[in-house]
Amino acid sequence: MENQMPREEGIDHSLGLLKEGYNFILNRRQSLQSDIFETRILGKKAICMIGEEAAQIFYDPKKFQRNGAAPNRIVQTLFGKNSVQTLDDEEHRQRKDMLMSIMTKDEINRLLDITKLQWEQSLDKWSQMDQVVLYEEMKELLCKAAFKWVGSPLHEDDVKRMTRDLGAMFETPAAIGPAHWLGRGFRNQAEKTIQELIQAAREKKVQFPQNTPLHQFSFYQDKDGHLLDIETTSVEILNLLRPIVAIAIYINFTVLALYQYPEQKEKLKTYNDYQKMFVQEVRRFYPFFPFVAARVKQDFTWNGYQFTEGTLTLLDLYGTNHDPKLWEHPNMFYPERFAQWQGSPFSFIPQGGGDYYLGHRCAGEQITIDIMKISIDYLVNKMDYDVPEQDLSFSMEDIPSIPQSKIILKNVKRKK
Ligand code: HEM
Ligand code: MYR
Repeated sequence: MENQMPREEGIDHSLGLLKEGYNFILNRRQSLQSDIFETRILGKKAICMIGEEAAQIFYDPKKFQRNGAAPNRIVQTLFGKNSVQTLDDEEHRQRKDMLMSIMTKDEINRLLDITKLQWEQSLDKWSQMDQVVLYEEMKELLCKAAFKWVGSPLHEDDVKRMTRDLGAMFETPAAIGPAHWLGRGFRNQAEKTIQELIQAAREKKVQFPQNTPLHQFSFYQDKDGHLLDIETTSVEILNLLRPIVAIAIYINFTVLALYQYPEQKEKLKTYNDYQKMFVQEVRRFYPFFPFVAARVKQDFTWNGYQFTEGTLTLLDLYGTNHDPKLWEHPNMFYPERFAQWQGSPFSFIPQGGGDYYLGHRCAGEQITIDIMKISIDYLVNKMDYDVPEQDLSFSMEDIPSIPQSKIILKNVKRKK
């Protein structure tokens, strides 16, 4: 039995997607009264879906592929050409193995120690400043930590430029006009910088420490013993550097949550296992990565709906994390809800769903959680600060969404 999928009329809704941002899919779910519907994006038929069951089929590699799915503007800014995000099957598995090979306990701990050290230095610096624009400062802090971790600590003169380049890669994918084009330029520049490092390593002009991602990726061999080309290797190093800087957005939302729900601060000080639930709730509640895109790999029918080979399909991550079928009072900030959460890989998907090795789930989810925890420890237990009057609102239309004021802090002091 085939059913007609609920459909939005009109020739094209790509502009609506850029304008309505995080609410594009949710708005249509509301008006069409369906968790799955058809619309038109980039001049062609596209499917949008929300929810746990939808996520389960979206992450079935027999049903969906990534090759040819990401719009060019995303590849030119966020992902990079030929990146792991655009691969399928064996090619994806091999590339993902390379990325996951450095996500060991030791390497993650090394990054966390580096990040703590950066926090210490930043706290000293901020204590001397009249006011701190947290978003900008966090990006710099994380950029320095990320470069140290991959094996090539930044010279002080390069910090601002690299922070700008890496920031632009996640700030401009959905921007319209010059901001987007600047973002493309900044990616090209950053790729060149990283390519030079890889080239120098391969020519033995520099030696990065054995365990670091720069060394590991520069000399990583596929199953036929071939090295990855320098361009693609630099894209994958940037797939580590860029998202570490992007954690600044979650840390901004963390500070916002601490400010708007002051009782949370006390709970974080008092209860041992509260930190994990709080981090999960920040990642569930606030908008960040809006949706992921794939194409139907081969024709199939699901719940009576026909999926035709090649159709662009978007899975709403934000919408799934706010699905009332999965989350009671989804628009309430309530970390305790995670005490009951069963841990399904498809219901809570701020960084994608499914399996880390076999699918496209975020390679850096653990790193993100751990860096957020370290940062919460600093924000709650190691420092005092004031939040002066400012515009703390954030827009559901901007992708990514960042509080308007970028969070201004005053009187930053170490706790005695
Ligand atoms: C993939 C979100 C941090 C590395 C993804 C995906 C999402 C995501 C939604 C796509 C999942 C899919 O395609 O199905 C985030 C968010 C982060 C974050 C919101 C917070 C800042 C990180 C970090 C790293 C990282 C810290 C590495 C250090 C990657 C990589 C992929 C990925 C390599 C591609 C995986 C693949 O295609 O197989 N991330 N991520 N991410 N992320 Fe993250
Ligand atoms: C990362 O840098 O990988 C982590 C965070 C990036 C968030 C970027 C938000 C813009 C995404 C645009 C939509 C992509 C859909 C295919």
